[in-house]
Amino acid sequence: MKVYQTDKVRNLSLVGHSGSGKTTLTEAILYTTGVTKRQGRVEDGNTVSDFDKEEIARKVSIGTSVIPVEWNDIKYNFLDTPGYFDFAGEMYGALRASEGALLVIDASSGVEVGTEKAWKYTEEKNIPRIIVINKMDKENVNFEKVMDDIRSNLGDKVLPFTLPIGEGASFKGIVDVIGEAAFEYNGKDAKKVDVPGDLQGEIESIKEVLMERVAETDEELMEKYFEGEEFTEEEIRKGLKLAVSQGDLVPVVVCSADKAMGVDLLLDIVKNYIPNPMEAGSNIGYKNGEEVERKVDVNEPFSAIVFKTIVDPFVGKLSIFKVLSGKITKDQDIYNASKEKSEKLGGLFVLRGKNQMEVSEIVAGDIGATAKLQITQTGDTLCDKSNITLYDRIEYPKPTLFLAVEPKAKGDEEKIGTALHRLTEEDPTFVVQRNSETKQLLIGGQGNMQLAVIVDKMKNNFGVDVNLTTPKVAYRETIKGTSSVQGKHKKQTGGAGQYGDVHIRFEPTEEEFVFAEEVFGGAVPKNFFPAVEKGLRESMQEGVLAGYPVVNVKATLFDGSYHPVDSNEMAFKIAASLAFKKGMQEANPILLEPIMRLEILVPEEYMGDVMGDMNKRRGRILGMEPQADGNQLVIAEAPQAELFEYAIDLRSMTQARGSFTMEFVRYEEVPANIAEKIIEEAKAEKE
Ligand SMILES: Nc1nc2c(ncn2[C@@H]2O[C@H](COP(=O)(O)OP(=O)(O)O)[C@@H](O)[C@H]2O)c(=O)[nH]1
Ligand SMILES: [Mg+2]
Repeated sequence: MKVYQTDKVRNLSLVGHSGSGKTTLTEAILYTTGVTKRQGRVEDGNTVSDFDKEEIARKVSIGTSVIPVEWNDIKYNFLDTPGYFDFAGEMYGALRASEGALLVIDASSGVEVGTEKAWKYTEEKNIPRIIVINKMDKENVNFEKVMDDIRSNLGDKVLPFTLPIGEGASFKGIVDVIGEAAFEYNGKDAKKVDVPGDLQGEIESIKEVLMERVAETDEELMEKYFEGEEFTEEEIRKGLKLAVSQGDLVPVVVCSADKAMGVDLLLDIVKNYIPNPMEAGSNIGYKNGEEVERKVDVNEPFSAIVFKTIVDPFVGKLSIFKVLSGKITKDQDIYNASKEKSEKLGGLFVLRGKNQMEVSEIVAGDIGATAKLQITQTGDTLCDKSNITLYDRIEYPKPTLFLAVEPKAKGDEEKIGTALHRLTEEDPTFVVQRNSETKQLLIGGQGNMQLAVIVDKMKNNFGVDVNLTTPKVAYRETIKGTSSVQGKHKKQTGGAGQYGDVHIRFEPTEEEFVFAEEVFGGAVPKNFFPAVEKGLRESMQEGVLAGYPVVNVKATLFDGSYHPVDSNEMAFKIAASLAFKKGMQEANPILLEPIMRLEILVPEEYMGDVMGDMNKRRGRILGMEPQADGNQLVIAEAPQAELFEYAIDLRSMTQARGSFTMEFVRYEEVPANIAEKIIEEAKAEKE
């Protein structure tokens, strides 16, 4: 592929609800621009974009893929993102590398949750958008109805730039509103036809509104507008482009990706109204802690951000980056400013799906890839060592669903570790944690599907088979009462004898553990105090109720006895542990469970369900705060044991419109009836 200069590049992410037709649209674009001779189909597993084994198996996109095409002297980098919520992080990364977004809507379903989420995110990041109403060929599609749905859900920034001629089975052409031209399609081939009379009125009323929008972009144009003067074509194009670039106007275009109808018009509208990387403005980075502005210009020092990493068992690690300033050539030395280390390029190429096309250089604003970087991860900044630039990292959603991983076959622990490490490199929204208390290896992500894909990749790409189970709760034990007991260890049956005798009082305390002594008259020699404390501390690892660590106990050694020969540290350690077991039993021992604080963000209409559900989880609502965007923030506390599936349950309760964060706040007593069950389970597990 030839090298394109910055102003000839357009970078766009395809975003929207899963199944709206994003991947099919990339196939239609590849076919329309002549890259492919025929369109692949998601159902047949032969699309350029969904090339990963797991994607083909599940018939959904899982990872972002880059689809570069050339059309009318413009290079378009389309980033096909997954719509499924578990893979939202992929959209965040892709949008960081884009100057615009194509928000794809299925005409037969209208605005869906995935549409709302993508709209909200692009609005927050002020990313220029074009709405693509896809599947116009589908039965029962009604363009007016979809437009009303879009206006009522997404607001009145949206305006049709193209109108359909016919709908469903009779969808045969498209009208270009601004150009006031109509085209009938035979597959991807368009033939110019007369504008249907019945659409004239609509075209005029849309153009009137568009002229207002043009006028609003510039005072001079506003004046010209009020004087009733016509705008020139150039003024219209410039005004509309400005309005789209500022996010004040969102063009709506219609198409059928399946039939490749309307793709040519879409590409032209992108070319005319989506800013090129230079027009989209410079990037602010840091150099030695100082802010530095980097223009998207080939003459600036080189800098790039890595927005996607692919870990392929055969090709190895691929790092996909967007050049934000300067340019990169294949034998250039690069520096990873995030890790503060130099890296060596492993070739320089443009990726199209899984295909690598060698290139000599990638200039500012364009997207490229390289292989086998050692330390570089998604979100890192690459730059020129002599002119350092560091950009803020891409913010990814935090994991909300955790499951424990166990090898199916004994001895696979190490293989699991390696595989998981590789997979965290590929997916920044996926984490691996080792819980030192429950001794479990946990994986965390956004949802079930993501973790299921991870398990399949471990098996298919790394040859290790695992089970996922609900994590164990790190319970604790403590005492509510006090006790005063004796622990005596006496073994004097020939050979080295052992004698240790302690009297210890146990009582609750705020601190983790307190050891005190009130021994009088040397009943227990001072030099054995550390052994007694050590014996107690070791015993606290395993409580008497269910074997969980004991906390908040004060132990006071106040009496005892010793034998001049047979007493030693070991004997007193054992005596202390005997006293501990008895002391705990007699001081009304209880189980403690971790309590989590949740902040749950939901649209008003789901509040009742969310609060009712929280009560069923032994939770309590601490407060509710209305949010600027109309959502409600519910603050609650609930036992961790009741929350392992919360990510999944909240998604189904709120149709994936709810989100939450969760953090540990404290330990609290487990209700007796539940404690009983936990104790029984622990006993059963021990036997
Ligand atoms: N009738 C019709 N079906 C389509 C069209 N575009 C996509 N589809 C179908 O919609 C389903 C989801 O498409 P896909 O491209 O995977 O959606 P994505 O999840 O947004 O990438 C597939 O079964 C496609 O064949 C279209 O224009 N018309
Ligand atoms: Mg897809």
